[in-house]
Amino acid sequence: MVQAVLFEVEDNVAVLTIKSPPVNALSHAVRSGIVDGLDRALGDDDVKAVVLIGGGRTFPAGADIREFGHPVQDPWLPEVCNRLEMASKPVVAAVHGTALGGGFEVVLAAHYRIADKDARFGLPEVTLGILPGAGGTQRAPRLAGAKFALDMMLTGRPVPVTAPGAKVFFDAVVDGDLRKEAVAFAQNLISEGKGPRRTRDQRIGFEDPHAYQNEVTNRYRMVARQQEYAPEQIIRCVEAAALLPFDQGLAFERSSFQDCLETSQSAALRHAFFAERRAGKFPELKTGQARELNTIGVIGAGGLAASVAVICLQEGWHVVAATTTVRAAEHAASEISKLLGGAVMRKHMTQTEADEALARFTTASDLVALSEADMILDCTIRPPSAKRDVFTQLDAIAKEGAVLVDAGAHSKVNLLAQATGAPGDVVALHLYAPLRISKVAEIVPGGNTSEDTVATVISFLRKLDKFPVRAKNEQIGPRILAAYRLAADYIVEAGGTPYLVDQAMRGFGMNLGPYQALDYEGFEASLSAQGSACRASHQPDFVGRLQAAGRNGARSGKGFYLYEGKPASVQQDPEVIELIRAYREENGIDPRGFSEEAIRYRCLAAMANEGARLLREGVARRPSDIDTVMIHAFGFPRWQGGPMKAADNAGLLHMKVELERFAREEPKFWTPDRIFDHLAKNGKVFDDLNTQ
Ligand code: 3H9
Repeated sequence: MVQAVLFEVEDNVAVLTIKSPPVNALSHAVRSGIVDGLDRALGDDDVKAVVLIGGGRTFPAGADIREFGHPVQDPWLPEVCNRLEMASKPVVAAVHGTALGGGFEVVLAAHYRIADKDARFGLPEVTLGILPGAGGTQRAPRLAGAKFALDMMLTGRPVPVTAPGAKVFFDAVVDGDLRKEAVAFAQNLISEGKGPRRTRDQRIGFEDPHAYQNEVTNRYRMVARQQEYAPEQIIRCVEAAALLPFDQGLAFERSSFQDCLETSQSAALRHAFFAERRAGKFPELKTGQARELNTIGVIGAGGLAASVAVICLQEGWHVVAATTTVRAAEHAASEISKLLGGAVMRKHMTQTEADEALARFTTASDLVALSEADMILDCTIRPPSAKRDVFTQLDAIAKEGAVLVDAGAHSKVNLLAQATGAPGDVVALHLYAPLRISKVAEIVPGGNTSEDTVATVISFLRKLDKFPVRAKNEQIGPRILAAYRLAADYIVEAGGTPYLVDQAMRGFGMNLGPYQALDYEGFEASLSAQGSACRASHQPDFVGRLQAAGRNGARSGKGFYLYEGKPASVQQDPEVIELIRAYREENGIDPRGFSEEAIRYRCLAAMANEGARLLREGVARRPSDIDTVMIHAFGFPRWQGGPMKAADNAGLLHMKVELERFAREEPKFWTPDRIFDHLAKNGKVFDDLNTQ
């Protein structure tokens, strides 16, 4: 059996190298290996100091998340950290890659710490609905104070070791052979007679108790309205660190960790973590080779084209933006330079970086300018026949091996592929706005798309920090969104108010309710994009009434809400209620009431049912892919795990029965997909379909 921790002695220094690829997660084997290595080092009179280092690409990136939810196998991580800290010989942690979560807690428990200059560290447990449970909430504030420690724990963001506040954690940041430097550092400790320096005994972070408590109080205030459970528990632990003796603080942390771990929020967030990684496992990656990308071509003068050009420039690629008229080319150039200017203003890039980006950018009023591009993204929305013409032109212009991507919605990728002599190079891609923030994109390969083309698009997306999700023939996101909106419309048509629907869905954790979102998108844009994505025999038409009354969304000053004053204050409007009341009256609808819970249930059931249809039609590969899209494209709360995970939690048999009940009102839309029956009958849930 391969050892998870390698033990070697080098000039009186025991070097414990963790070897558990890919990220050296602190599994049972790794934890046992560390403890065994430590015991061996402590029992060997020739060993005077210990170095703990990660093999491969990183120091441990955390506890092994796959072990959560199973019985704990000793030694548990808090125990490992305590053993390291209480060791009688100095222990040096040598950090490279990403020391995260439990990995960073091991670092904090070591007596001395050195890091490679490119290393990053952090406590991202909050993103999994838990808190640092191996002493992190007690040790980090002892060294860094409440502000830095809480920043790390509440944002979960990794921090570069060279960042201003990071010095308190590291004795040295090195550029070169980390292992050699760490052994030399340990030998120095030996020759200077330095013994263990235990973090539990440090109080630098508590030097200003007033500032510490103020920070804690502020953070309580900041999370007071959040629905997530873990953030408040983190603050409680950090508060306890300053109030309780160390061991009691650890006990407090341990019980809070256990509370968090048992929540459905944590289960959902862990599901989301693995869903994001599973989504990227495309069969094409087994043999497909990503092609090199230096120059990206972008077609179009609209918002999508400009955003694509800018994020590509920000990644360092050369970008050629091509349109078909001089005016459009000028417009595209001006939009792109405006976006770069905005990025500088918002400090997403420096002025120098923006200038360099502009130097890599060219614009043209003829597609011929795309002849040197390695990948060309057509970001226009036009009828299929016009798109076909563009792809025929590109076939003549593009260099051999260039990947041709249709990035405009509603494409027919096979039709476009047929228009070229290299159908293997053609693929469709669905990007979500706002492009800088949304972390997901759907890849729709055609029947002939080559493995290399898929691999190239995946590597392109990974560089842009987006999770790739595979879809077949059409996109996943718009279908689920349309089902959600239609369910909401049925509720409003039957008697609910849009304001109550929005409130209910915000209560579910959505950033915006469906009608607020519709207001911000604008009725025209959103209704034309929605089309008839969902199967239903009847579409409520009260939005049409609102439009007829001069309401078109936030930009027009009024939609479902009123946007008055500067900055606009958003208000509910009795006129909307009246317009909807009149609509119901004309259609002979006798209004009835809905509770917020009933609203949430219907909206969720509609999304899950549409998801089931997408699975059966083969559009989506797995339920968890649908969850990833909805979380990152439409603000579905991550801590609910996505609509398919939330449906599992709500109970599929119950949901099927409820869908059948709703189907009496609108059978085509609500009738539960056969998958519900199949899963419920076999005692299974959607999660059982989440195969690799
Ligand atoms: C914790 O530490 C709790 C403690 O406080 C207390 C305990 C008592 N466990 O993301 P990638 C897998 S909570 C198990 O594609 P990258 C991942 O699933 C933990 N597996 O690579 C994937 O597997 P596969 C706190 C893990 O280079 C493979 O590794 N730590 C873990 O894009 C590659 O991952 C975190 O939350 C894990 N901890 O990014 C950090 N981490 O190949 C979580 C990764 O089968 N990890 N895997 O699909 C990350 O943020 C990223 O993985 C990392 C690398 C930045 C490290």
